[in-house]
Amino acid sequence: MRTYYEDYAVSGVSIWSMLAPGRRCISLPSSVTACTLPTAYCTMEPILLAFNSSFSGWVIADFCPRLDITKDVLYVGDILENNIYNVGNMAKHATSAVTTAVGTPNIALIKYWGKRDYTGLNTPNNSSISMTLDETLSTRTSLIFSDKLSKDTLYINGIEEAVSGENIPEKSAYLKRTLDYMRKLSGTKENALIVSENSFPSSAGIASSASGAATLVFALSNALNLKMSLKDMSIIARQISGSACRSLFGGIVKWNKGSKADGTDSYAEQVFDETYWPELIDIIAIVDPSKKKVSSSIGHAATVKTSVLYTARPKFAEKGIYDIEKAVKDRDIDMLSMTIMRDSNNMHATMLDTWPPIMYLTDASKEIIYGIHDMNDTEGKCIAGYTFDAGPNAHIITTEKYRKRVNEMLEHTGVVRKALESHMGKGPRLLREDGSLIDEKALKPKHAKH
Ligand code: 2P0
Repeated sequence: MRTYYEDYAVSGVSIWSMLAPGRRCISLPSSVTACTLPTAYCTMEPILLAFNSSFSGWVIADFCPRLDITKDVLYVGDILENNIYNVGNMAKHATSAVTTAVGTPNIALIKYWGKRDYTGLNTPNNSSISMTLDETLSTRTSLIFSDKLSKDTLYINGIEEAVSGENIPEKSAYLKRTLDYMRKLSGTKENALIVSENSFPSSAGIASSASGAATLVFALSNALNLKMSLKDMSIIARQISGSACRSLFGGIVKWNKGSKADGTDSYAEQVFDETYWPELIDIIAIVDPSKKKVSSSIGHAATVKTSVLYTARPKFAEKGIYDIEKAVKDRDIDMLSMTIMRDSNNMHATMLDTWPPIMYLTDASKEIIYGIHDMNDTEGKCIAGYTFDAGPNAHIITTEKYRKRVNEMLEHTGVVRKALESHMGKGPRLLREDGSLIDEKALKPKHAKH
């Protein structure tokens, strides 16, 4: 795979020669600045990139994280002679065939629990809504396609995971299915080396599969130059892990459950961007980082099959989404907190009502639940709310104003091993070459554990 800039810009050929057929060039008015550019014009479409004197390549790359600087070129304002320098400067950093993306988990405010399809579509019984986290917790994924690779290979946190053959985990099979599908769309037959690392414990109910699958699909789409919309990527990521579809977007994200049998109307979309409520925070109180005992996939099916209480859940969740959207719109922490706590409790009640029962909450989780209710009672309103995924670790949604108060309460419980804090994140983005996890010459991970 060659980069565009090597071919044209570094050699100093006029920027106009970059206007190859099929590439779109948009000219932006001079009122557009580096700050307004991303919201107005950040796009997955192939576009041509050049600069007027007020932009440097990296400024645009930083502000437009979804702009693939190795493929997409955007023309801003008048072309000056020194634009070639900027583009060439980027080319020095863009000669790698490795694509690296970073993405983040999301915390569901109204939860997804229960599928209507078990053939790997992961279409849910109810819509859900979440907050995408910032890079305090993140997954980094590098990948390369090459005819020198004899098979597809996947490393997660330094350890090789089988992606084909018999008895591979369901998630690995879904991942391989996604890889094959996207490879087919691109027309390449080359094998892939995929190296992924989480900055947080896997399978501990901190949405590592959501972060991993969303980042992978984002990286694959860019590596293969598929020019997909985030919505289409969300449909693909959903099929690796349902909740992953929400991590393709930043801010507050809704996953529409859809109704079609093929899942094409079950996708995620952004409801509020990450700048809408900058004071909103998620304090993640880790009480137990070990792997959960019942996987989400097994739990979804068991609850739908056996819980009597579950029949009331889809309707309850749909009302909850309406309330969350209103609470965020009004930046109302009282209403937001109460709504998320009730939804978390409702989901965990259906888990307990599953036969045999599923219990992700532990005594430590309950200490936090009691601590939050006591604190809210003392304040006379909800200043924070807890929500728990398929694990014992608490996500406490509050605002910066109450951070100190919440942290004091957490310390007082004596059960928290580690507390992390995240604002709303922007969704996945591409990283420059120096962020790669792959030794391109050796076609090996840089940090494999043996
Ligand atoms: C959620 N969880 O909405 C809910 C809340 C856990 C509790 O989505 O089988 O790993 O891969 O579609 O996405 C965890 O389930 O399940 C989950 P699969 P997933 O975030």
